Amino acid sequence: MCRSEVECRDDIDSFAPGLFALFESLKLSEEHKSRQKQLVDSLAKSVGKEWHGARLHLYGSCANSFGTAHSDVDVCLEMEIGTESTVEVLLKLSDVLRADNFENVEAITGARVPIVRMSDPRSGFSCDICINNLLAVANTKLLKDYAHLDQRLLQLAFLVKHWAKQRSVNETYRGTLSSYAYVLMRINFLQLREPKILASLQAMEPTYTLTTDSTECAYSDKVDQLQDFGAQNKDSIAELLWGFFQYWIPPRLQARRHLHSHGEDTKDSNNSTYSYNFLCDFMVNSKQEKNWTTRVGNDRHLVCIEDPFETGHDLGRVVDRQTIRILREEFKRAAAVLQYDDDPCVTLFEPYDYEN
Ligand code: 3AT
Ligand code: MG
Repeated sequence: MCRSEVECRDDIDSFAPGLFALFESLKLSEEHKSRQKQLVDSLAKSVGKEWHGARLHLYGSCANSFGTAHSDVDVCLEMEIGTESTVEVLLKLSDVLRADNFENVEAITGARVPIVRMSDPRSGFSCDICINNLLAVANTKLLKDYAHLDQRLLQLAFLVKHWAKQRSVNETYRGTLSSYAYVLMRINFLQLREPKILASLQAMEPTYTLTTDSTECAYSDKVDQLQDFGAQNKDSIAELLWGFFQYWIPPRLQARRHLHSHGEDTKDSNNSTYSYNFLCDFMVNSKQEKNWTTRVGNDRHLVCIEDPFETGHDLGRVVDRQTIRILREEFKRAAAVLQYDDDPCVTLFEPYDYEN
């Protein structure tokens, strides 16, 4: 049953087998995973020569269960760097990797999180390496734990990610949303279904804590005890996919809404035609308190997605006036295709680039 302001088509469940088959085809093969391991092993060898105590953590989609064949490999090196700066370590790391025949090695030192980007001709993967970014390691574990709660999160995740890539709305450098932001939106959506499909792990008694710089990452990682949490909800993947797009399109997105950590959803009196507010269930303070209601520098806060741990960080701040329109049109199109199209499993994923 659909529970939304808009009724979904009666035959929506007939598309579930097609969507499920697409999900299966997007999942990573064993061969892919073994090539990933090959890359990590050769990287560990190179790094170990120069930094003996360094620990390698995989983060991002290669470790959080949401990876596809197109995903890169994200690696965090945890190491004591003494008096050297992170940038100096990254430049040294670039030299080490070049000497070991990794290709296209480039230190990107001006980014919010400085990295070395390279590709590995042996495994065929491209790889981003950062230093001591344990926040990303913690949020990777959080997403992985959410993925264990209910299979439908993974199914929805792969399908929405495929849609976002095909429709070119998963490119932060062009002002659309990151893969990480989309995962948070999907978690939020499933937390607010009736009956709920996902619990809010951050709202529960913490059993996992990691403090990095000034940020405390704390949540319940006892996911084995929550396996039946979403069992009362029988929504199929087709219904959820329809619901996901329907959930985020206007008028919902035109109203300023605040979602708080306990799942309440309160509408602000200050409606705005241009506000896309993806406020996650992790929201603890209102947008006003965060000063996310006005533009500050390049951060417009037209779309607000609160990071689960670094709660002052808005993952939607990359969105501008042009890309918010594109996102709105794409969400509307997706909902309409799932509602009316004869072959939504194909039409939804037709490739499109708004600049061509
Ligand atoms: P792809 O499969 O590579 O598209 P991903 O999940 O690996 O998706 P990204 O490559 O965008 O996502 O990011 C890699 C990880 O870095 C994901 C998350 O653990 C962390 N991360 C990304 N963006 C942010 C952010 N703005 N704040 C905190 N952590 C982030
Ligand atoms: Mg990645």
